[in-house]
Amino acid sequence: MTMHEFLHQVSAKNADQPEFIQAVSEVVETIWDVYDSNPQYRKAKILDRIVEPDRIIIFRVPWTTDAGEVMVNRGYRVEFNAAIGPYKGGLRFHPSVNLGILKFLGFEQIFKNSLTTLPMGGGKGGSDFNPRGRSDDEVMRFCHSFMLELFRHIGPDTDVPAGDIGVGKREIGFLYGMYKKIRNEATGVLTGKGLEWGGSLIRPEATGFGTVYFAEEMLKTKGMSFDGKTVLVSGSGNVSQYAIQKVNDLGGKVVTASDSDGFIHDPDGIKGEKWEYLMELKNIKRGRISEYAEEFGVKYYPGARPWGIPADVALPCATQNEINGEEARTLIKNGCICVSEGANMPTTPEGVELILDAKILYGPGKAANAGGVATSGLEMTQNSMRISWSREEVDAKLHSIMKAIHESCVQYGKKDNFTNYVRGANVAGFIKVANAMMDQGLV
Ligand code: NDP
Ligand code: 2IT
Repeated sequence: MTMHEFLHQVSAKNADQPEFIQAVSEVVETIWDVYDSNPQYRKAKILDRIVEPDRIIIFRVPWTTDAGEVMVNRGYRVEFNAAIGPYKGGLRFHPSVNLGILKFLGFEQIFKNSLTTLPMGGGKGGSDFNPRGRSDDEVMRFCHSFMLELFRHIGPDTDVPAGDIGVGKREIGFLYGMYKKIRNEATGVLTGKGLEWGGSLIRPEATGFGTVYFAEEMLKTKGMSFDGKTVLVSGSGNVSQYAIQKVNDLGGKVVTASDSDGFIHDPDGIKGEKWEYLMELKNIKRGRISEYAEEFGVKYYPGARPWGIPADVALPCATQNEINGEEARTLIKNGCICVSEGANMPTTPEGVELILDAKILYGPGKAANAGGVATSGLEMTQNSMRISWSREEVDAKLHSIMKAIHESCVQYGKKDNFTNYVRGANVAGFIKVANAMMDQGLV
């Protein structure tokens, strides 16, 4: 079977899942030569097996609003691949969630987790529940109902969920509370827990910090650093917040942040008190990014994304397909030298192609945002050992993992003085999982 025949088969089988097809195509197109030149992989049909999840659980999530109205959402857990460890990956609560999106995220997670150097398989889950505008009590009832079904499918050695869009410390708390109530077990079954109840220092910061550490490694290969660089960030949630903080620490200036309604442009940089304001606005008040513009008298662009503002570095940290071909072209034209993806698959295939053709530094999500799940892995280790490492210890481990991921990408992606990090990440991630699958036979 040729690569095109294989991808055609995947597309035909999953015709209603464009994001999943997109994620599979990107991986398969970059690893096909490795696959093709290994007859044992072909004989064992590793690729046919790796695109089919181990299992998918879909369930009803009934809950009541504060006004007493009965609501029904759909819950999912995609247990994709456990060749190298228990299923591991976040839960996303967002109205756009559907099976195709969770399968794309679960598929990416297999290779990302493989890159982290830690023993974690790939999974993802979530619901089409929209937390926006819901009270804490409503969110609690939803999370409790979600866990009333999910609990029977997960466990610290089986499947360990965490946060993603719409799921942060508050939601993990409610989910963990119900899990413990049902099982009567305090274990590391979820990560991203609060520090007082089993969480790890640096886990909240890890994805954003890691994305910046990865960009820093890429910049270093060109003899550059963040010092004095102008940086675009999209989103204003967990990943964005700590990406902004780390860029500030390294001497760069972040001039944008966004949410699903628009973006703000602050030419003086989102730093100091302004960063504190953003943290409070998004995590406590749960307000909109437009309020930042009102508070500090900067420009707000409703219904737009930040990629038209000239800058040296772009850190997409909101959601999938948020940099299209035209936006990639604009970034390059405006002199952008580095894109490091905090979000999962934020660049469309056309955008990726343009960025790679321009030969600028480009860290794909499964490498650049792997610091989050890597630190989740460190949280699992601490839970199993019943100890807590210091902030400095966890940060140092995160930093060295991001450097190791960068090295793997260079090892497998460098050719003629140019590193294609997409190829590097996919090949490095794939080989480990494929070899583990070979060792374990046809299961
Ligand atoms: P949050 O829910 O904390 O923040 C998400 C941010 O992105 C918000 O600003 C949100 O705006 C915006 N956003 C969400 N959906 C859309 C959309 N459809 N269009 C435009 N903006 C949108 O999530 P995280 O920061 O945790 O996640 C951000 C990205 O990072 C996701 O792609 C996630 O998969 C990825 N990621 C997260 C990790 C983690 O540890 N949390 C680890 C690795 C990757 P609004 O408030 O308007 O919804
Ligand atoms: O996309 C991701 O890697 C995450 N949302 C984090 C997953 C995790 O298990 O920490």
